[in-house]
Amino acid sequence: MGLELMNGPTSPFGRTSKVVALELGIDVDERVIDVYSADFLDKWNPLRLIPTLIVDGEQAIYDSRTICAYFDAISANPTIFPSGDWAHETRVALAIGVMEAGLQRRMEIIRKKDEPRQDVIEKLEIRIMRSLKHMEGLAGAITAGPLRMDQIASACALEYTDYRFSNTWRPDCPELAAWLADFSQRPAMMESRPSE
Ligand SMILES: N[C@@H](CCC(=O)N[C@@H](CS)C(=O)NCC(=O)O)C(=O)O
Repeated sequence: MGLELMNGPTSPFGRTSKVVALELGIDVDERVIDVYSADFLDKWNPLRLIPTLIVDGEQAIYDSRTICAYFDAISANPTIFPSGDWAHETRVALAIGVMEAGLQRRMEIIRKKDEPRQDVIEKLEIRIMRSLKHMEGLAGAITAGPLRMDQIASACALEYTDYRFSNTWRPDCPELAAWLADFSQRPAMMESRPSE
């Protein structure tokens, strides 16, 4: 089976998909593209977003959550999506929401035509910090047990926050900070770390 992962150099969603592939031992051919000029991507994903997975040159799978679920489904390893665990799914949603807010903030800061809107940036920063404090309250659930999707998504969200925004969340989130120091040493996290 040929799996081609259209990815970007710094996408937190792409990174999450890549970490899941690495952790589950899925053999993926990663192609780092410039999504903003990737006309060819439209026929696979009309949203023209990365990550997009192309299976056997025939079928496109997106978005990142679907790609992760697909990798889990074809993996011989134990599942990282505990069945029927809606608290777990919600922790994944929280982590993805932090990535989305971080990405929106970044897009606002680099917007070309106009000056960045400070009120928009501030709202997103407040959302990120509020969400990370909430995540700290869930740290016991996140950090316990075997490797799961909430752990991978949370680690990618925290590192994306460090990378694009700030590492000042640590004093408010000591449990997460201590856990991340360890989790971030996993080979899959190290191999996928953005280096722009
Ligand atoms: N919900 C999507 C979000 C993907 C996404 O926003 N990707 C960004 C890169 S981080 C992108 O492709 N942006 C291109 C654009 O906005 O034109 C997912 O989880 O895969």
